[in-house]
Amino acid sequence: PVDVLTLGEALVSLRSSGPLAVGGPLTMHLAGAETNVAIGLARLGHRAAWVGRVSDDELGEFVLRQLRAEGVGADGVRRDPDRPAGLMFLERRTADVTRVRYHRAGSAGSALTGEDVAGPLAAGARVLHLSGITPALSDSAREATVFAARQAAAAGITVSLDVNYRARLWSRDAARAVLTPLAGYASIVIASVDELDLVAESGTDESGVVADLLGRGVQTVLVKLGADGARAYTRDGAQHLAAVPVTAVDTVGAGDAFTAGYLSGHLDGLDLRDRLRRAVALGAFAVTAHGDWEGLPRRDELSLLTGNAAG
Ligand code: KDG
Repeated sequence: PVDVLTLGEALVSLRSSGPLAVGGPLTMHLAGAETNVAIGLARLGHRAAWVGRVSDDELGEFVLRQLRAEGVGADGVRRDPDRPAGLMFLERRTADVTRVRYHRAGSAGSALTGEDVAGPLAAGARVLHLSGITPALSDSAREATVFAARQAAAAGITVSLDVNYRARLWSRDAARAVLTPLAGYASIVIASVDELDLVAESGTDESGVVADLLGRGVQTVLVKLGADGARAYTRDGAQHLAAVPVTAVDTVGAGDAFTAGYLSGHLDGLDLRDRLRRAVALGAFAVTAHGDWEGLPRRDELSLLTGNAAG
């Protein structure tokens, strides 16, 4: 079995360095919250696998090639002969403003089914990582996500859920109706402050939502605060850790890096403080480099930005 299994949609991201409306060169990258997490873990030497559907063409081949190059297991991936690759345009509109536009409706990745994930899940994993993006993609992708969470929880696999609310995919109400029960299967819930109300049965402020989640069996709630670091809550109390001060050039993917760092610390048996340290360290690596995951560290680079071996 692998250390971490994750599932979702991998996107082909086309990045511009200026306004899209005037054209100009685009560069092609692999994107997708869950593949970002898997790559972050694989770079640190963990066995990470991703399952999803890719298009049966050169774009699907590009996704698989990138995953292979990064050492992410992709044996369970299915090539869908009937559906196109999901695309994402990432427009650098100004030096400080990037805009995202998806072309993913009806994509191969969105056609994920419970059947696609059953095999990889049965092979086992220490952690199943899910994001709140996958259940927004289609009915079958939502069913696959819930199925995976339920199966994993029943098999004693640690379930991790990053809320990752995407307003372009569904409304807050639609997201809440799916993500709140989904969080009930999770041991680890990761959210930014403005996503907390999407996973709570009761409680609207941070402490109320955290109490709700811990009361429903979640072990650790992580609240991402961007440049202000993160807070972690367990039954033993709360901890805050500041972010690593760095020069940010591209914040996309920082949350996924944070998650990868936290899960890496979890797999290594670090205490909560050191898990958070590794999480904010990976977040710092992500924002100091262009691309969602390209700048993430190998294990021997963990101390590069902080001088701290945990990250
Ligand atoms: O977290 C980064 C992701 O948002 C990006 O890679 C694309 O997965 C993606 C999405 O659906 O927004």
